[in-house]
Amino acid sequence: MKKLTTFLLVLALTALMASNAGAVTLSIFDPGNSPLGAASYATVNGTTIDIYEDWVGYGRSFIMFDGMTAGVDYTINKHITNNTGYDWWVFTNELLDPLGQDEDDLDPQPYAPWIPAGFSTSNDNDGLSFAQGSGMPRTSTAFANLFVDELVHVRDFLEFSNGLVSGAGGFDMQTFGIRENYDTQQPFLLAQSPNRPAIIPEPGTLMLLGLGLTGLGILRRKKA
Ligand SMILES: [Ca+2]
Ligand SMILES: [Ca+2]
Ligand SMILES: [Ca+2]
Repeated sequence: MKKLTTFLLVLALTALMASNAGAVTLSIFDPGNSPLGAASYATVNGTTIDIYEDWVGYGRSFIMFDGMTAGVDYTINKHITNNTGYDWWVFTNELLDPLGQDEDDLDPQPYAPWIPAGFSTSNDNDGLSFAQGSGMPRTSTAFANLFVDELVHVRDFLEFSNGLVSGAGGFDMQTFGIRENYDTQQPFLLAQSPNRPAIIPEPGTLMLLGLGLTGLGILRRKKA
């Protein structure tokens, strides 16, 4: 009987600690330079986080996570709308932990120039991952293929490909898990990057450019 009481007490304390863990907060990192528009927002319901992303510009976006309960597998549902004006056929997700942790000496150096100051790549000992080993589903409604790179110290990386999200309001829903085993790894960033727009010059433009350069050469020779 005493054992049961102790067990119940531990259960109650665990519940209390969980409720006192504080709210999970998400925010757009460096919003002035983010391709995510002001219409983007997130909702948190227990361990399920829904992120509504309105992409209106080029480049990477970063979402800052804070206040997640250590050791808990969170389900992330990203409702993504592509209003950038160019089509996507690849979309990558990578986790970036705060710079200055003991484990950072396992990160390959130097860091890529796109990693924001104060953050670093997430190695395999830092406790931050896409809920590695949990078996949580990793899915996309627009992309058929998923490349995962997470069992190394280089990075925690998910790349969706083999699909198309139209730049004229196309939609993709991506689902995966995130777990943070130690409070010291917060706040952390989720870096997101679709492919760049394909800039293929028209053959006519190239021909005109060639003609122009040739003309310039003739002019120069005449002047000399
Ligand atoms: Ca690191
Ligand atoms: Ca990992
Ligand atoms: Ca990691």
